[in-house]
Amino acid sequence: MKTLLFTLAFALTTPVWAAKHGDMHHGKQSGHDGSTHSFPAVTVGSITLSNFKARASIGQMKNSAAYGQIQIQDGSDRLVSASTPSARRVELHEHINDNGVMRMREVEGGFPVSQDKPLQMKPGGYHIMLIGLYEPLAADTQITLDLQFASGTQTTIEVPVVGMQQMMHH
Ligand SMILES: [Cu+2]
Repeated sequence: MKTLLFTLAFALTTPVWAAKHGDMHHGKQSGHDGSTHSFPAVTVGSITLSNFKARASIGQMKNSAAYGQIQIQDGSDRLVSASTPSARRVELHEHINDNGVMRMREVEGGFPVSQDKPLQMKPGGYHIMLIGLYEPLAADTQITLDLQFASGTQTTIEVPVVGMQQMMHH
């Protein structure tokens, strides 16, 4: 019964979202040069975040993921947690090949980053899993993402949402 109510609520809000998304899509077509969904590199202390993006959600799916690169100038650190006002829960995931079946699982202790080994989060690998989206993630919008490192470094960034196709081309 709970599921039914949830679906119903979604159906009621969909036309509003669809109309809004339509407008944005139209606006984007006039000047599509990639600049609207680029992420300016952010440096916090010795940590640099670059090329962050979140994948637009598909249909009624309540989950999506965010990706990006993190470099550290000296020493090492760990990305230990993340959160966003756009989703109920955020987990740090990796993809594993389990006897030929690709699965996702939470990485305990978070993602390591060191001077020698930048952290690469990308489709099919490490990713920031957005679970229980409050609204569909539409391309050409942004989400706020809060990142917490083991060292105590914390930063809040605006991550562009990109469609599946732009995801592939970057
Ligand atoms: Cu995942």
